[in-house]
Amino acid sequence: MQNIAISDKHIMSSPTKSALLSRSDLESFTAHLQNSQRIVAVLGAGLSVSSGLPTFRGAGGLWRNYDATSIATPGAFRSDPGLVWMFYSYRRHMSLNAKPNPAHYALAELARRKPEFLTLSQNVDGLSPRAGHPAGQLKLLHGSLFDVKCEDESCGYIRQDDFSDPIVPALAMPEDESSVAEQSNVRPNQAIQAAIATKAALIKGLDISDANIPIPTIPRSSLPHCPNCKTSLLRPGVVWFGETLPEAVLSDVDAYFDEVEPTPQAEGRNKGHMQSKKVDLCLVIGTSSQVYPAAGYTYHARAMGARVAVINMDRSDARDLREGDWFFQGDAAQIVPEILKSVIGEARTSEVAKAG
Ligand code: BJW
Repeated sequence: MQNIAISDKHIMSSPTKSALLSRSDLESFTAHLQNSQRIVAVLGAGLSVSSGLPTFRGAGGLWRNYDATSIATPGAFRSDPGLVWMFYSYRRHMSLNAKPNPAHYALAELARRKPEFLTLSQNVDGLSPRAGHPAGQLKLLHGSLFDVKCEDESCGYIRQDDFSDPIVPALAMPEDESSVAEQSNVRPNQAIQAAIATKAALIKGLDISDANIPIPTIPRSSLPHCPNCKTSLLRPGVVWFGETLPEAVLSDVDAYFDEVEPTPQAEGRNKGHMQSKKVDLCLVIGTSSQVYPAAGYTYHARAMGARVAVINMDRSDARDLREGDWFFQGDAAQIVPEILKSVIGEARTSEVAKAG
Protein backbone atom coordinates (compact mmCIF):
# COMPACT_ATOMS: atom_id res chain seq x y z
CA MET A 1 0.00 0.00 0.00
CA GLN A 2 1.39 3.38 -1.00
CA ASN A 3 1.12 6.17 1.55
CA ILE A 4 1.22 9.92 1.16
CA ALA A 5 2.83 11.98 3.92
CA ILE A 6 0.96 15.19 4.74
CA SER A 7 3.06 18.25 5.21
CA ASP A 8 2.55 20.15 8.47
CA LYS A 9 3.47 23.55 7.01
CA HIS A 10 0.10 25.08 7.92
CA ILE A 11 -0.05 23.67 11.42
CA MET A 12 1.06 26.13 14.05
CA SER A 13 1.61 23.70 16.91
CA SER A 14 -0.22 20.53 16.26
CA PRO A 15 -0.11 17.68 18.77
CA THR A 16 0.67 15.36 15.87
CA LYS A 17 3.22 16.57 13.40
CA SER A 18 2.70 14.13 10.59
CA ALA A 19 0.03 11.90 9.17
CA LEU A 20 0.00 9.29 6.45
CA LEU A 21 -2.80 8.76 3.97
CA SER A 22 -3.12 5.67 1.84
CA ARG A 23 -2.89 6.71 -1.82
CA SER A 24 -5.64 4.36 -2.95
CA ASP A 25 -8.00 5.58 -0.18
CA LEU A 26 -7.28 9.17 -1.09
CA GLU A 27 -7.88 8.50 -4.79
CA SER A 28 -11.18 6.69 -4.28
CA PHE A 29 -12.35 9.31 -1.77
CA THR A 30 -11.40 12.15 -4.12
CA ALA A 31 -13.30 10.59 -7.03
CA HIS A 32 -16.39 10.22 -4.86
CA LEU A 33 -16.09 13.72 -3.37
CA GLN A 34 -15.88 15.30 -6.82
CA ASN A 35 -19.13 13.61 -7.84
CA SER A 36 -20.89 14.38 -4.55
CA GLN A 37 -23.35 17.24 -4.16
CA ARG A 38 -25.38 16.34 -1.07
CA ILE A 39 -22.72 16.10 1.63
CA VAL A 40 -23.25 16.06 5.40
CA ALA A 41 -20.48 16.63 7.95
CA VAL A 42 -20.84 15.70 11.62
CA LEU A 43 -18.22 17.57 13.63
CA GLY A 44 -16.92 17.07 17.16
CA ALA A 45 -14.37 18.42 19.59
CA GLY A 46 -11.41 16.71 17.86
CA LEU A 47 -11.74 19.26 15.04
CA SER A 48 -10.59 22.02 17.41
CA VAL A 49 -7.80 20.13 19.20
CA SER A 50 -5.13 21.64 16.95
CA SER A 51 -6.51 25.06 17.83
CA GLY A 52 -5.64 24.26 21.46
CA LEU A 53 -9.09 23.36 22.77
CA PRO A 54 -9.65 20.21 24.82
CA THR A 55 -12.04 17.35 24.05
CA PHE A 56 -14.73 15.98 26.40
CA ARG A 57 -13.72 12.39 26.68
CA GLY A 58 -10.35 10.71 26.96
CA ALA A 59 -7.20 12.48 28.08
CA GLY A 60 -8.48 16.00 27.38
CA GLY A 61 -11.77 15.55 29.20
CA LEU A 62 -10.85 16.48 32.75
CA TRP A 63 -11.40 19.93 34.19
CA ARG A 64 -10.10 20.30 37.76
CA ASN A 65 -10.58 16.54 38.33
CA TYR A 66 -14.17 16.80 37.11
CA ASP A 67 -15.24 14.82 34.11
CA ALA A 68 -16.18 17.60 31.65
CA THR A 69 -19.40 15.80 30.74
CA SER A 70 -20.50 15.78 34.40
CA ILE A 71 -20.33 19.59 34.51
CA ALA A 72 -22.29 19.94 31.27
CA THR A 73 -25.63 19.13 32.92
CA PRO A 74 -28.61 21.12 34.22
CA GLY A 75 -28.20 19.35 37.59
CA ALA A 76 -24.61 20.58 37.98
CA PHE A 77 -25.74 24.15 37.23
CA ARG A 78 -28.55 23.93 39.79
CA SER A 79 -26.29 22.60 42.52
CA ASP A 80 -23.18 24.76 41.88
CA PRO A 81 -23.79 27.55 39.33
CA GLY A 82 -20.54 29.28 40.35
CA LEU A 83 -18.40 26.26 39.48
CA VAL A 84 -20.26 25.62 36.23
CA TRP A 85 -19.97 29.30 35.22
CA MET A 86 -16.22 29.17 35.99
CA PHE A 87 -15.93 26.15 33.65
CA TYR A 88 -17.75 28.02 30.90
CA SER A 89 -15.94 31.28 31.53
CA TYR A 90 -12.67 29.39 31.14
CA ARG A 91 -13.89 27.85 27.88
CA ARG A 92 -15.17 31.19 26.54
CA HIS A 93 -11.76 32.68 27.31
CA MET A 94 -9.86 29.80 25.67
CA SER A 95 -12.09 29.80 22.58
CA LEU A 96 -11.82 33.57 22.11
CA ASN A 97 -8.04 33.31 22.20
CA ALA A 98 -7.98 30.26 19.91
CA LYS A 99 -7.84 30.52 16.14
CA PRO A 100 -9.67 28.42 13.56
CA ASN A 101 -7.33 25.79 12.11
CA PRO A 102 -6.94 24.68 8.47
CA ALA A 103 -9.77 22.13 8.83
CA HIS A 104 -12.28 24.84 9.84
CA TYR A 105 -11.27 26.88 6.78
CA ALA A 106 -11.33 23.85 4.48
CA LEU A 107 -14.88 22.96 5.52
CA ALA A 108 -15.97 26.58 5.09
CA GLU A 109 -14.55 26.55 1.56
CA LEU A 110 -16.22 23.24 0.77
CA ALA A 111 -19.52 24.81 1.81
CA ARG A 112 -18.96 27.68 -0.65
CA ARG A 113 -18.10 25.25 -3.45
CA LYS A 114 -20.90 22.77 -2.72
CA PRO A 115 -24.17 24.58 -1.90
CA GLU A 116 -25.85 21.32 -0.85
CA PHE A 117 -23.18 20.60 1.79
CA LEU A 118 -24.63 20.81 5.32
CA THR A 119 -22.43 20.81 8.44
CA LEU A 120 -23.83 19.58 11.74
CA SER A 121 -21.44 20.74 14.43
CA GLN A 122 -21.50 19.68 18.05
CA ASN A 123 -18.86 22.30 18.80
CA VAL A 124 -19.79 25.42 20.74
CA ASP A 125 -16.41 27.16 20.38
CA GLY A 126 -17.32 29.58 17.57
CA LEU A 127 -14.37 28.55 15.39
CA SER A 128 -16.38 27.42 12.35
CA PRO A 129 -18.29 30.75 12.16
CA ARG A 130 -15.02 32.62 12.60
CA ALA A 131 -13.53 30.63 9.69
CA GLY A 132 -16.32 32.06 7.53
CA HIS A 133 -18.43 28.91 7.29
CA PRO A 134 -21.63 30.07 5.56
CA ALA A 135 -24.23 30.36 8.34
CA GLY A 136 -27.03 28.74 6.34
CA GLN A 137 -24.93 25.63 5.87
CA LEU A 138 -23.80 25.33 9.51
CA LYS A 139 -26.13 23.95 12.16
CA LEU A 140 -24.88 24.34 15.71
CA LEU A 141 -26.49 21.31 17.33
CA HIS A 142 -25.30 22.10 20.86
CA GLY A 143 -25.61 25.90 20.77
CA SER A 144 -22.79 28.35 21.37
CA LEU A 145 -20.56 29.40 24.27
CA PHE A 146 -21.26 32.97 23.21
CA ASP A 147 -25.02 32.77 23.61
CA VAL A 148 -26.41 33.29 27.09
CA LYS A 149 -29.98 32.79 28.21
CA CYS A 150 -32.14 33.01 31.31
CA GLU A 151 -32.09 29.81 33.36
CA ASP A 152 -35.84 30.25 33.75
CA GLU A 153 -37.28 29.03 30.45
CA SER A 154 -40.57 30.87 31.08
CA CYS A 155 -38.64 34.19 31.05
CA GLY A 156 -37.28 33.37 27.60
CA TYR A 157 -34.45 35.96 27.58
CA ILE A 158 -31.61 35.12 25.18
CA ARG A 159 -28.60 37.15 24.10
CA GLN A 160 -26.52 36.00 21.14
CA ASP A 161 -22.90 36.73 20.23
CA ASP A 162 -21.85 38.03 23.63
CA PHE A 163 -18.07 37.88 23.29
CA SER A 164 -17.28 39.70 26.54
CA ASP A 165 -14.44 38.14 28.52
CA PRO A 166 -15.05 37.87 31.38
CA ILE A 167 -18.82 38.10 31.14
CA VAL A 168 -18.88 39.50 34.69
CA PRO A 169 -15.83 40.61 36.73
CA ALA A 170 -16.13 37.71 39.20
CA LEU A 171 -15.57 35.24 36.35
CA ALA A 172 -12.20 36.67 35.25
CA MET A 173 -9.34 34.18 34.99
CA PRO A 174 -7.08 34.50 38.04
CA GLU A 175 -3.85 36.42 37.28
CA ASP A 176 -0.72 34.45 36.38
CA GLU A 177 1.95 34.24 39.07
CA SER A 178 4.05 31.19 38.18
CA SER A 179 4.07 28.38 35.66
CA VAL A 180 2.41 25.39 37.25
CA ALA A 181 3.22 22.96 34.42
CA GLU A 182 6.95 23.38 35.09
CA GLN A 183 6.53 22.16 38.66
CA SER A 184 5.71 18.64 37.48
CA ASN A 185 8.41 15.96 37.90
CA VAL A 186 7.08 13.96 34.98
CA ARG A 187 8.56 14.95 31.63
CA PRO A 188 5.75 14.87 29.05
CA ASN A 189 6.49 13.54 25.56
CA GLN A 190 6.84 15.86 22.57
CA ALA A 191 3.22 15.60 21.41
CA ILE A 192 1.87 16.38 24.88
CA GLN A 193 4.37 19.23 25.28
CA ALA A 194 3.12 20.74 22.00
CA ALA A 195 -0.50 20.45 23.16
CA ILE A 196 0.37 22.03 26.53
CA ALA A 197 2.19 24.88 24.78
CA THR A 198 -0.76 25.58 22.46
CA LYS A 199 -3.18 25.54 25.36
CA ALA A 200 -0.96 27.69 27.58
CA ALA A 201 -0.76 30.30 24.83
CA LEU A 202 -4.56 30.64 24.89
CA ILE A 203 -4.80 31.41 28.59
CA LYS A 204 -4.09 34.93 29.72
CA GLY A 205 -3.86 34.05 33.39
CA LEU A 206 -3.63 30.89 35.45
CA ASP A 207 -4.81 27.61 33.98
CA ILE A 208 -7.78 26.89 36.22
CA SER A 209 -8.41 23.55 34.52
CA ASP A 210 -5.60 22.39 36.84
CA ALA A 211 -7.11 21.43 40.19
CA ASN A 212 -3.94 22.67 41.94
CA ILE A 213 -4.84 26.25 41.07
CA PRO A 214 -7.26 27.57 43.68
CA ILE A 215 -10.40 29.23 42.36
CA PRO A 216 -12.68 31.49 44.36
CA THR A 217 -16.13 30.41 45.48
CA ILE A 218 -18.32 32.87 43.63
CA PRO A 219 -21.44 34.09 45.44
CA ARG A 220 -24.66 33.87 43.43
CA SER A 221 -24.98 37.66 43.58
CA SER A 222 -21.75 38.03 41.51
CA LEU A 223 -22.85 35.67 38.72
CA PRO A 224 -24.50 37.04 35.56
CA HIS A 225 -28.16 37.84 36.16
CA CYS A 226 -30.99 38.02 33.68
CA PRO A 227 -31.63 41.67 32.68
CA ASN A 228 -35.21 40.77 31.75
CA CYS A 229 -36.73 39.06 34.80
CA LYS A 230 -33.99 40.41 37.08
CA THR A 231 -34.33 37.45 39.43
CA SER A 232 -32.89 34.39 37.70
CA LEU A 233 -29.33 33.71 36.63
CA LEU A 234 -28.15 33.74 33.06
CA ARG A 235 -26.68 30.44 31.89
CA PRO A 236 -24.59 29.44 28.88
CA GLY A 237 -26.65 28.97 25.71
CA VAL A 238 -25.43 25.43 25.17
CA VAL A 239 -27.32 22.14 25.16
CA TRP A 240 -26.77 20.00 28.23
CA PHE A 241 -27.57 16.31 28.63
CA GLY A 242 -31.29 15.68 28.90
CA GLU A 243 -32.11 18.97 27.14
CA THR A 244 -33.56 19.08 23.66
CA LEU A 245 -31.58 20.57 20.83
CA PRO A 246 -32.70 23.99 19.50
CA GLU A 247 -36.00 23.50 17.73
CA ALA A 248 -35.07 25.60 14.69
CA VAL A 249 -31.85 23.64 14.23
CA LEU A 250 -33.65 20.30 14.46
CA SER A 251 -36.28 21.35 11.95
CA ASP A 252 -33.65 22.67 9.49
CA VAL A 253 -31.78 19.37 9.69
CA ASP A 254 -35.00 17.38 9.27
CA ALA A 255 -35.93 19.55 6.28
CA TYR A 256 -32.57 18.77 4.64
CA PHE A 257 -33.01 15.02 5.10
CA ASP A 258 -36.65 15.25 3.98
CA GLU A 259 -35.89 16.99 0.68
CA VAL A 260 -37.46 15.30 -2.31
CA GLU A 261 -37.02 15.37 -6.08
CA PRO A 262 -39.05 14.02 -9.00
CA THR A 263 -38.39 10.35 -9.75
CA PRO A 264 -36.53 9.69 -13.02
CA GLN A 265 -39.81 8.31 -14.44
CA ALA A 266 -41.82 11.38 -13.39
CA GLU A 267 -43.10 11.83 -16.91
CA GLY A 268 -46.39 10.67 -18.31
CA ARG A 269 -48.37 8.37 -16.01
CA ASN A 270 -46.01 8.84 -13.02
CA LYS A 271 -46.02 12.62 -13.26
CA GLY A 272 -45.81 14.15 -9.82
CA HIS A 273 -44.09 11.15 -8.26
CA MET A 274 -41.36 12.22 -5.88
CA GLN A 275 -38.52 10.43 -4.13
CA SER A 276 -36.24 11.36 -1.24
CA LYS A 277 -33.03 13.03 -2.32
CA LYS A 278 -30.02 10.81 -1.70
CA VAL A 279 -27.14 11.89 0.49
CA ASP A 280 -23.86 11.23 -1.33
CA LEU A 281 -21.26 11.51 1.40
CA CYS A 282 -21.05 11.86 5.18
CA LEU A 283 -17.86 13.23 6.79
CA VAL A 284 -17.51 12.34 10.48
CA ILE A 285 -14.75 14.48 11.90
CA GLY A 286 -13.22 14.45 15.40
CA THR A 287 -16.16 13.02 17.30
CA SER A 288 -16.42 9.97 19.53
CA SER A 289 -19.97 9.56 18.10
CA GLN A 290 -21.34 8.75 21.55
CA VAL A 291 -23.84 11.58 21.92
CA TYR A 292 -27.29 11.55 20.34
CA PRO A 293 -29.01 12.78 18.29
CA ALA A 294 -25.75 14.06 16.71
CA ALA A 295 -24.26 10.57 16.28
CA GLY A 296 -27.53 9.35 14.77
CA TYR A 297 -27.21 11.69 11.80
CA THR A 298 -24.38 9.57 10.41
CA TYR A 299 -26.71 6.54 10.38
CA HIS A 300 -29.44 8.69 8.86
CA ALA A 301 -27.14 9.86 6.06
CA ARG A 302 -26.00 6.29 5.45
CA ALA A 303 -29.61 5.12 5.26
CA MET A 304 -30.10 7.77 2.56
CA GLY A 305 -27.28 6.35 0.48
CA ALA A 306 -24.21 8.12 1.85
CA ARG A 307 -20.75 6.62 1.92
CA VAL A 308 -19.07 7.55 5.18
CA ALA A 309 -15.57 8.97 5.74
CA VAL A 310 -14.32 9.12 9.33
CA ILE A 311 -11.44 11.39 10.27
CA ASN A 312 -10.22 10.73 13.79
CA MET A 313 -7.07 10.19 15.82
CA ASP A 314 -8.51 7.02 17.27
CA ARG A 315 -9.65 4.13 15.12
CA SER A 316 -11.92 2.76 17.85
CA ASP A 317 -14.09 5.90 17.51
CA ALA A 318 -14.80 5.06 13.86
CA ARG A 319 -18.00 3.19 14.59
CA ASP A 320 -19.68 0.74 12.29
CA LEU A 321 -17.50 1.24 9.22
CA ARG A 322 -18.80 -0.60 6.15
CA GLU A 323 -17.29 -1.62 2.85
CA GLY A 324 -16.90 1.48 0.70
CA ASP A 325 -16.32 3.75 3.71
CA TRP A 326 -13.03 5.45 4.52
CA PHE A 327 -11.10 5.91 7.72
CA PHE A 328 -8.41 8.60 7.73
CA GLN A 329 -6.42 8.42 10.93
CA GLY A 330 -4.72 11.50 12.34
CA ASP A 331 -5.17 15.14 13.17
CA ALA A 332 -8.23 16.64 11.48
CA ALA A 333 -6.37 19.92 10.95
CA GLN A 334 -3.94 18.13 8.68
CA ILE A 335 -6.15 15.55 7.05
CA VAL A 336 -9.30 17.52 6.22
CA PRO A 337 -7.63 20.18 4.00
CA GLU A 338 -5.67 17.41 2.26
CA ILE A 339 -8.60 15.16 1.42
CA LEU A 340 -10.74 18.11 0.25
CA LYS A 341 -7.97 19.71 -1.82
CA SER A 342 -9.17 18.51 -5.22
CA VAL A 343 -12.39 20.49 -4.72
CA ILE A 344 -11.33 23.45 -2.58
CA GLY A 345 -7.71 24.01 -3.67
CA GLU A 346 -5.56 25.66 -1.02
CA ALA A 347 -8.08 26.95 1.51
CA ARG A 348 -7.93 30.49 2.83
CA THR A 349 -6.63 30.72 6.38
CA SER A 350 -7.63 34.10 7.72
CA GLU A 351 -10.59 34.99 9.85
CA VAL A 352 -13.54 36.77 8.25
CA ALA A 353 -14.59 38.79 11.24
CA LYS A 354 -13.18 39.32 14.65
CA ALA A 355 -15.23 38.38 17.69
CA GLY A 356 -15.70 41.09 20.26
C1 BJW B 1 -9.37 14.03 17.12
C2 BJW B 1 -8.30 14.83 17.40
C3 BJW B 1 -7.71 15.44 16.32
C4 BJW B 1 -8.96 14.10 19.26
N1 BJW B 1 -8.19 15.24 15.10
N2 BJW B 1 -9.83 13.82 15.91
C5 BJW B 1 -30.24 7.72 22.14
C6 BJW B 1 -29.58 6.69 22.76
C7 BJW B 1 -29.02 6.86 24.03
C8 BJW B 1 -29.10 8.07 24.70
C9 BJW B 1 -29.74 9.10 24.07
C10 BJW B 1 -30.31 8.92 22.82
N3 BJW B 1 -30.87 10.09 22.45
C11 BJW B 1 -30.65 11.01 23.42
C12 BJW B 1 -29.98 10.43 24.42
C13 BJW B 1 -29.54 11.09 25.69
C14 BJW B 1 -28.29 11.92 25.52
C15 BJW B 1 -27.13 11.07 25.01
O1 BJW B 1 -26.74 11.11 23.88
N4 BJW B 1 -26.55 10.29 25.88
C16 BJW B 1 -25.43 9.44 25.48
C17 BJW B 1 -24.16 9.93 26.20
C18 BJW B 1 -25.74 8.05 25.75
N5 BJW B 1 -28.49 13.05 24.63
C19 BJW B 1 -29.04 14.16 25.07
O2 BJW B 1 -29.38 14.30 26.23
C20 BJW B 1 -29.24 15.27 24.05
N6 BJW B 1 -30.58 15.72 24.15
C21 BJW B 1 -31.61 15.02 23.65
O3 BJW B 1 -31.45 14.05 22.95
O4 BJW B 1 -32.84 15.50 24.00
C22 BJW B 1 -33.97 14.63 23.88
C23 BJW B 1 -33.80 13.50 24.85
C24 BJW B 1 -33.38 13.74 26.14
C25 BJW B 1 -33.24 12.68 27.04
C26 BJW B 1 -33.49 11.38 26.63
C27 BJW B 1 -33.88 11.14 25.31
C28 BJW B 1 -34.06 12.22 24.42
C29 BJW B 1 -28.38 16.47 24.38
C30 BJW B 1 -26.92 16.17 24.21
C31 BJW B 1 -26.12 17.39 24.66
C32 BJW B 1 -24.63 17.12 24.71
N7 BJW B 1 -24.00 18.21 25.36
C33 BJW B 1 -22.56 18.30 25.40
C34 BJW B 1 -22.18 19.60 26.15
C35 BJW B 1 -22.44 20.81 25.27
C36 BJW B 1 -22.05 22.07 25.95
C37 BJW B 1 -20.58 22.17 26.18
O5 BJW B 1 -19.80 22.17 25.21
O6 BJW B 1 -20.20 22.28 27.33
O7 BJW B 1 -22.03 18.32 24.08
S1 BJW B 1 -21.78 16.85 26.12
C38 BJW B 1 -20.41 16.85 25.04
O8 BJW B 1 -20.42 15.68 24.16
C39 BJW B 1 -20.61 18.07 24.12
C40 BJW B 1 -20.12 17.55 22.80
O9 BJW B 1 -20.62 18.33 21.75
C41 BJW B 1 -20.63 16.12 22.81
C42 BJW B 1 -19.94 15.22 21.86
O10 BJW B 1 -18.60 15.07 22.17
P1 BJW B 1 -17.52 15.01 20.99
O11 BJW B 1 -17.50 16.26 20.25
O12 BJW B 1 -17.72 13.77 20.22
O13 BJW B 1 -16.16 14.98 21.85
P2 BJW B 1 -15.42 13.73 22.50
O14 BJW B 1 -14.48 14.26 23.49
O15 BJW B 1 -16.37 12.69 22.94
O16 BJW B 1 -14.61 13.08 21.27
C43 BJW B 1 -13.53 13.77 20.67
C44 BJW B 1 -13.08 12.93 19.49
O17 BJW B 1 -12.07 13.63 18.81
C45 BJW B 1 -12.50 11.57 19.89
O18 BJW B 1 -13.04 10.60 19.02
C46 BJW B 1 -11.01 11.72 19.64
O19 BJW B 1 -10.37 10.51 19.27
C47 BJW B 1 -11.02 12.71 18.51
N8 BJW B 1 -9.83 13.52 18.37
N9 BJW B 1 -8.08 14.80 18.80
C48 BJW B 1 -9.26 14.39 14.96
N10 BJW B 1 -6.62 16.24 16.53
